[in-house]
Amino acid sequence: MKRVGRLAVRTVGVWLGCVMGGGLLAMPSDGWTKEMAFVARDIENQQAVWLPSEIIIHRSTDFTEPLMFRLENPTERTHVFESPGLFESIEENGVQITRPIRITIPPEGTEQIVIDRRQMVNDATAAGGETVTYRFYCPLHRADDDLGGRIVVGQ
Ligand SMILES: [Cu+2]
Repeated sequence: MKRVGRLAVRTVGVWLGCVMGGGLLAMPSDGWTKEMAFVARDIENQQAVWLPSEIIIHRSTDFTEPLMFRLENPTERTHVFESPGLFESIEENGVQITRPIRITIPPEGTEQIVIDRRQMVNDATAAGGETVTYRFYCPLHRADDDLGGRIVVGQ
């Protein structure tokens, strides 16, 4: 949660900068960030999944705001949220860096991460008009044949 606190401060700072630069005084009505929630669920055979199993992100609207994932683990086991190809943006020693998304969430824990949208934009651009799909799952508890959930980035 420390991480999130710092990021929130940064976001406000950037936003205030924009407000002063643009001479606007109105507050945006629906906040500054787009947050998507995922919840860990234990299923049969000691396996676990992240729900919802599919999330659609629209390039035209969702890329206009910072994108955050909230990862909730209401279960009694530790789970990991891994999504190959997606990166989170974090601040480390005052420097903004990105790293692959592989987040460990303890029992009854919640984590918030900021998604590195530049990577998504690059992937979407490379795909032209096609959609881009990223998978996500818990690497500790997924079945061998389970591809996991899908994040689909469309137009
Ligand atoms: Cu797990």
